[in-house]
Amino acid sequence: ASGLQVRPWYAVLDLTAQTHARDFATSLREGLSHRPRRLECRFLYDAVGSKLFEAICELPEYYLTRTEDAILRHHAHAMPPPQSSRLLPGNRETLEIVELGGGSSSKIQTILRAVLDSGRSCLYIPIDVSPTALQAAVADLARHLPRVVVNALAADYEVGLGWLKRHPTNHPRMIVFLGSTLGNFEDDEAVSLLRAVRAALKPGDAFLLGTDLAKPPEIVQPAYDDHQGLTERFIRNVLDHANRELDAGFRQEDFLYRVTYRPDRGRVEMALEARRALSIPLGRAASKPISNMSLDAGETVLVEISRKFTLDELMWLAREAGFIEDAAWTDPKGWFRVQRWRP
Ligand code: AVJ
Repeated sequence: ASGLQVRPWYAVLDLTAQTHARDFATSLREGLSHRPRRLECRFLYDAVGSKLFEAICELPEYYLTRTEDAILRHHAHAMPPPQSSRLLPGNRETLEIVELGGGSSSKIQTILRAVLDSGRSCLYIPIDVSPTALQAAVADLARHLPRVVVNALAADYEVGLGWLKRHPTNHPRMIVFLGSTLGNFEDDEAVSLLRAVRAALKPGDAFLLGTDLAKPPEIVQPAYDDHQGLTERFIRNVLDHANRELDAGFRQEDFLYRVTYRPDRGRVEMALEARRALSIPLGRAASKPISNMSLDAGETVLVEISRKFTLDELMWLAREAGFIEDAAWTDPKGWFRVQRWRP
């Protein structure tokens, strides 16, 4: 009615059918048979788990989100790679911002705003497995940053990055991976993810990575063992998720929450320990001869790891994946680091 020209400013491309990642049932069966027993932490994030994680981010003990936020607020303007000098006068450059795990919109909005403030147009490409999380992020951006065009990819990282690699553009691109989510991966998994990131970049492009750093246990431990017990509920929720989705027969009272910061290994390990000998019905995760999984009393199931990186480890990861660091920012206490790498 306003007479303004209306253009479609966003699209969600659903690639979830191509996701060859193992499904929850296979993952549960294989993880429980593995020694040490483990579950994949991506199954922590159903609707309940995602809400719990949001609440964790507000905890006084959970320094990560707030520290990274502060670094972004102070330095966002220096983070997007500078505009190319080959640009003809009067032409406006478009910078593509690709976010792995896009959906947590307040941090990325700081970056998107910095891109617009640099006089460039901005195309934002969030990659997330959850189409509903993407829809929410898109709605939020429409309200706060209507000038940003959004092309969302509903896919896991591997599929999403592969799609980007097969659809090259002339626009400069920066891939963004915040929140120290890289810390959930074992070394070999982290290196292959970083290589997939690099493969989706061309010379001149950039990768912005936020990572938690090694620090004294009296700061790290409480962040994963909070007074309210939210982290415990978050980790335990993986059992409820398996019960709900796969009709498995986990009982919360059979398990204890165990959290250990192992400075020697540079990681927090979050596990559930069997309080007695158990035979757990696997529900739809059962395979032909095996319908139950036995656990000895005292045995643990590793649910999540959270790496606390040293600079040497970060430099090693960059090198392994073929990146060169060209800028980095940290907070006054040196707790968290945001770094920009170049292919
Ligand atoms: C989302 C991976 C950054 O490891 O700190 C928070 C997840 N787990 N509390 C982290 C988490 C328990 C979180 N990351």
